[in-house]
Amino acid sequence: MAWSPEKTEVKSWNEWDTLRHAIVGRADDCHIPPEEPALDAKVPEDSDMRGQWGRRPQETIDRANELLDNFADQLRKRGVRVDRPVSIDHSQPVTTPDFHTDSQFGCMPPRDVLLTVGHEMLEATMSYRCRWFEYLNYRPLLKQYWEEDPNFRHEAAPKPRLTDADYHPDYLSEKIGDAKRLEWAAEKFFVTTEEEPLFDAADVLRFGKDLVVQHGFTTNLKGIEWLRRHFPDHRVHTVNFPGDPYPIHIDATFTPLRPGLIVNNPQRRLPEEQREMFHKNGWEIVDAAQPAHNTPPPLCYSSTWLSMNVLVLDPKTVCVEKSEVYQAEQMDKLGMEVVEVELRDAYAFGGGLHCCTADVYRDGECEDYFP
Ligand code: ABU
Repeated sequence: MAWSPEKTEVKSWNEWDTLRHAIVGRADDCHIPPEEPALDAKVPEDSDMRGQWGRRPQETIDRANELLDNFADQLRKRGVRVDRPVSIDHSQPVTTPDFHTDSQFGCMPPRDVLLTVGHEMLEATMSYRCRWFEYLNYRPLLKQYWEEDPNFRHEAAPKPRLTDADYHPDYLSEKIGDAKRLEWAAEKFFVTTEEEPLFDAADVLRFGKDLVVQHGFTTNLKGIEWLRRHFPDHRVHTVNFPGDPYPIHIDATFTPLRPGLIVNNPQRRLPEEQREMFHKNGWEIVDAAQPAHNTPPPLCYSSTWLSMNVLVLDPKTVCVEKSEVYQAEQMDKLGMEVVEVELRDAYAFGGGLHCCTADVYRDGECEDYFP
């Protein structure tokens, strides 16, 4: 049956079918969390964020919210239904029997927390202590979907304990250096251990019957095995990108645009032996264009490769950040209509256009693209 804006239905099997309903994050009350093992390992050694924590300056929150509100309106004007999370108080500390941290993170970006696979939305375990309660920002929406859509499955992965046993202490020195980090990434030695299943939703890409999951800082092998057992009708593939010294989240590294076409970060190429399933099935993997910026904006966790963190609206249309002119030019050459969206001043709150959204409904069914 065709999608109707009057009726809530959760369904999304891939990253590119026509988007009808999405969640867009908010910058409200976003905090730079205090030091903790997994977060520290991700903050680049030369970053202006080292040693800082506390509520982000109000003017930056207001500016990020202005951009996120505008993006939500742009999507609505194109016929997409957009919902927004309800912020909890992120200044509250988190204490469990296993750990304590003095503040939380925010309700940006939803893509890290919520994984939509078919009629299910799954809350990820997360691996940062400051993000342990982040799912609460989305609970009012998930409650609404559950009440309005009888086929919606609201699932939550087991909450991890996040004791010190979850983290390799080797990563906790400030000055490891990129050469060492790259060596460790190539050996698949990441900050998180195999103590218990850990994954962030943004490490997963959906290709119909196949889920492609990045093993890195935020997702461990037990997390991937947990996903495999949780989705028994899917094939779950583990991938690595050894060129990334800070490997979290696959969506600034490997970006499917439509069946048969993926853009790959040229500094984080998928190793040859992991390309087989794509090549055998006629998929093309092209290098992404260079970012337009040499550095991320101030107080930003992410790399300049948010340039390729695009949101595909349908197999011919893609939202690209307005200042990312090289990425937009490449999308145009690849036959995509480009929708420019201004978002760079919100990057610091957790990412780009893909990060700041989560799918609720896309057209299409679960296809097998790699038979
Ligand atoms: N959340 C995407 C960030 C990835 C990166 O920093 O490149």
